[in-house]
This record gives sequence, C-alpha cells and structure tokens, in this order.
Amino acid sequence: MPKSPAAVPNEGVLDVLIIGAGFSGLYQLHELRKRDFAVHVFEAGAEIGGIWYWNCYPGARVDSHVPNYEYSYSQLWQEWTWSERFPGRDELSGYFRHVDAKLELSRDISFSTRVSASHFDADEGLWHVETEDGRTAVARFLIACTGFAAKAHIPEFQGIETFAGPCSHTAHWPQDGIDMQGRRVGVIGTGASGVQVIQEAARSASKLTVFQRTPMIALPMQQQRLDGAAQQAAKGDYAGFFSARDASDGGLADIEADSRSALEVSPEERSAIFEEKWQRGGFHFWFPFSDTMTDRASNRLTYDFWRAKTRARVKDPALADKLAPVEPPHPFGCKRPSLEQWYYDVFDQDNVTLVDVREDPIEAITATGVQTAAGLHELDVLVLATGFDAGTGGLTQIDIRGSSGASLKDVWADGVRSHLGIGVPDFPNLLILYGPQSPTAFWNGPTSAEVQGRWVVDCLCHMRDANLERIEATPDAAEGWHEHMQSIADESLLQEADSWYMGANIPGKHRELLFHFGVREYVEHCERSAANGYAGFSLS
Ligand code: N01
Repeated sequence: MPKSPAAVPNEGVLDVLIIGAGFSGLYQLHELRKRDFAVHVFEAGAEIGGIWYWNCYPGARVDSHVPNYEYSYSQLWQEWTWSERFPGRDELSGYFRHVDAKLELSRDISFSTRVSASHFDADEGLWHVETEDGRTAVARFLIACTGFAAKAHIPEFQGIETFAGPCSHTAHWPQDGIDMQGRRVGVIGTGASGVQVIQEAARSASKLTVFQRTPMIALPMQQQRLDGAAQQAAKGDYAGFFSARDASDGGLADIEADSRSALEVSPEERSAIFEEKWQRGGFHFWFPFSDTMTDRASNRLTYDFWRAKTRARVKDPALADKLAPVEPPHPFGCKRPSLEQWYYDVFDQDNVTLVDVREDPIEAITATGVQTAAGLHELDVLVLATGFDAGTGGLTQIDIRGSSGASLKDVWADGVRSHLGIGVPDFPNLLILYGPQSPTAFWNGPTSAEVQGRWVVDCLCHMRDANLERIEATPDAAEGWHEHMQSIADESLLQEADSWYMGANIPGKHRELLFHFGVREYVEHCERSAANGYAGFSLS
C-alpha cells in the first residue's frame, strides 16, 4: 500500500538528509536517529526498499542466499523467517515492512519525493536540497544512498515510442504488473534481470522472443524451500554468522574461494572443487579459486567447466553455441553472473526463440514489434532488460553542486574522483554509500550498508564530539584512490569485459573500473583512515 509523503522538514536545519530508503539509507536513518541526530530521508519510491520497490518485474528475486541478505539486528531476525533460500521480490517487500514496523522508520521518510538538485552553500556550510515537486530541505550533511542502479539504461532504439503494446524497462515495471499470459512477449537483454523475466515469460507467453547480444554466464541457483523450524534452530548461530559476514570478502558469510590457484591442484581435485561449489549453488561458483579473476588460465578452466555443464542442458547444438559458446564471450565472472533455475531449459521450448542481435541487429522498434535485419518479430509486450547507468548514473542524474558550484556530473565526466568512494573533493559534507569506487557491486548490499555505514556513523559522531563541522576528501587522496582503483583493474581480468563494472555498457561513458574489487582490503583502508584521524579527508 503506497504511503503518503511524511511532513517535509522545511523549517530548521537538519543534521543529516539522506537520499534513498534502501538498505543503506535505512541503516543510516536508524543509527543516526538513535544517536540523536536530526535526520530525514527523501525517497523517490512510494515505499521503503530502494531497488526492491522499483524492480517488481515477474521473477525478480535476490541472488544472495538466506540469511545473508538481511540486517544483522537481532530484533529483526528473531521474528522473521524466509520461505525460500533465494527470496522473491514480494517476500523482500514483506521483509522491509517488517523492518519498518520494528524500527519505526517511515515517520522520518518523505515518500514519492525525488531529489532533483542539491547545492552546497560554502558560506553557510549547508546543503540546500530540492525535490522534483518543488519541496526543499536544508542539512549540514548529505548522505547519498541512491544505490548502484538508480538510473535505468534505455538504449536509443529508433521508433521505441511507437510500440503499441505495453513496453517497460524492468526497473520501471508498473506496480500492478503487465499481463504476459497468452501474449507474444519480447525481451531485450540477457543480464540478471533478463534471465529472471525470461524464465517467467517462457511459462506464460504464447510466444517469447529473446534478443541476446552477449550470452549470460548464468550459474545454478539451487533454490530450496526453507523450513521455518530449521531456520529458527539455526538462529542460535546467527550472531557468529553476521560477524563472519562482516569479515568476508564479498559480504556473504559462507562463501570463500579456495585459497589455492586452480592451476596448482590436480585435474581430479580441481573438478571435485568445481563440482562441490556448483552443487552448493548461488555465488559459490563465481570465484571458485583465489586466482579466478586474475589468472587467465585459471579463469578459462572455470569457464570450460561452466560451459560443459551448461551445454549438457541444451539439446539443440546450434542453440548451445549461442548460449554457451566454445570460446568465452569475456573472461568468466568479469560480467556479473546471474543465477538461474530453468533458464537454459526454456530455449528448448517450442514457444521460445533466441535472436542473436550481433548477427541479426535490431534496426528499429515499430508499433507491432522489433524489426531486425532479418525481419519483423511481432510482439504484444516488449520488455527492456537493458540494465543501468550503474554506479555514477543515480548520483549524476541529480544536480549536485559542491563549494565551487561545479556539478558532480561535470566533475566526474572524465572519470570518478573520490576518497574511499565516500567523499569527493570540493563536495564538503557529502558522504556517498554503496557508490562508485567502493566495493558496491562486489559486496552484498546489507553487509555493505552496515560495514561501510558504520564508518560514516562513527565519523559523524567523531565530528560532533570534536566540534568539527566540515569533512572533505583531499584532492591528493582522491588522486591516490583513483590510481589504486586503476592498479586493481590492471591486476585483474575485469577490464577485458564490456561490463557495467567498467561503465562500458553506456555509450560514451568514461571507461574505468567503477567498483573496488576486494572488500577486505577496502575495509582495511577505511579502518586505517579512521584510526589516523580520517586520513585522506580534511576535517575542520
Ligand atoms: O542489466 P545488465 P541487468 N541492444 O547490464 C543488453 C543487479 N540485479 O538489469 O551484455 C541489445 O546486466 C546487454 O547486452 P550486453 C545485478 O547486479 C540483481 O540485467 O551489454 N542488448 C545485457 O544483456 C545485475 O548485474 C538482481 O551485450 C542490449 C542486458 O541488456 C545488475 O543489477 C536482479 C542493448 C543488460 O544487462 C544489472 O542487471 C537483477 C542494446 N542496445 C539485477 N543494451 C538480483 O540480485 C543493453 N543490452 C536477483
């Protein structure tokens, strides 16, 4: 049920204005409010949940297994059980309602409130925030919790506006749904969103046409129904589980790469390790060995195991060549794998057609379908699973201007500059969570919300205690962090894929590694900075 907007704090000056009511924004609200900061949240959606509010397309479900994808507060997990190992979107929405009921968050959130601009007044030392519908707020600190996928990417297909039937990007899906039953459905894109919607559409559509540009390297989800009693019993170990989650290298407590190289074990042992991770499902197979993402030969062995498993699922050899090619389309894992349940099986169904748009490009979208070089694919419904302007897009679509008056969009046009992904030179008192140059895409959302979020909460408390009013990343620290990001890219195979990790999915976007690969090392950098008086930031 959509909530009506809470009173907007037009009077007085807030300590903190938070943009976004997803995992990070809600954590900040709860923790800062507990410490008596005057905090308010502006949220574009009509309910809490961030990405989980918007992504209500059929099949949307989380790729992190229970109980990784939730807050570690015992008052929340003690009274919550999940029905599936990888919960679906509706259950996640229910979880957020539970969080809201327990922590009473909504009273400090303005819903349906999209921030359009935010300018720092250097004389006053205050952020002036404006919303699309003309409301305003003033705050000492601005915490941007917009997530990595707040700006959808819709390619400029000629004639897209002429399509006569329902046409939606997966992240703009109508809350009351789109009926696909018995209709001719087209899906453009085979990323994580595409895979999920394709699985569902194949069950309901009279005809499903999948437009694939790059094959997805999808891993077996190994979904399971969960038993409430067993989950309740496991809660005895939850405190330890969540500590391990904080210290893990991807924010998933029980996933760890084998510490050896794939090349230093015998072929038999390697196969056994691959198989064990495959059977465990989910992201266990993403980084099977310590060098999967850094050593080409190790990476290729992983791909070859995946390919053999996947091709065995597809009866038609020509289709198998399209879905799991002999040569990898890019190094394994360097584009974000998705998790699948029956994805590879649907292509053997009579009602499903795969169009390889590299061979048969999309020329236009017409009123009745998608026109490719080979002909018109007639459709009633068109799904755009074409991804996001990830990392930066959610921030730069807001007119954020720092003390010099320059916009974040302009400042980052030729590459992101930040320290630790949290602070930006010339943008005092702007703190960014789960954004570019943080681990973000390589970090489980709730874990990052808590670990990176704790750093920000501690920092604000430190500033208040020390009577400090202003924090700003130094240009030197930001240059150093930029070089550090480049060295991570150079040491890995990541930059060889045209992925959203590299900004390479958006025409004209500066190509660079957008996310810090290596969570533990990142957290060490954050801890060192804090231990040294927030080194890399100037505090005054
Ligand atoms: O987006 P994507 P997504 N013509 O960018 C294709 C998270 N997520 O929304 O690969 C034709 O991965 C594009 O092709 P190519 C998760 O982190 C999580 O699926 O660029 N095709 C690609 O196939 C995920 O990784 C969950 O060649 C075009 C697709 O569109 C991230 O969000 C669920 C095209 C875009 O895939 C983004 O996933 C869903 C064009 N002009 C999402 N332009 C869960 O946790 C783009 N494509 C469950």
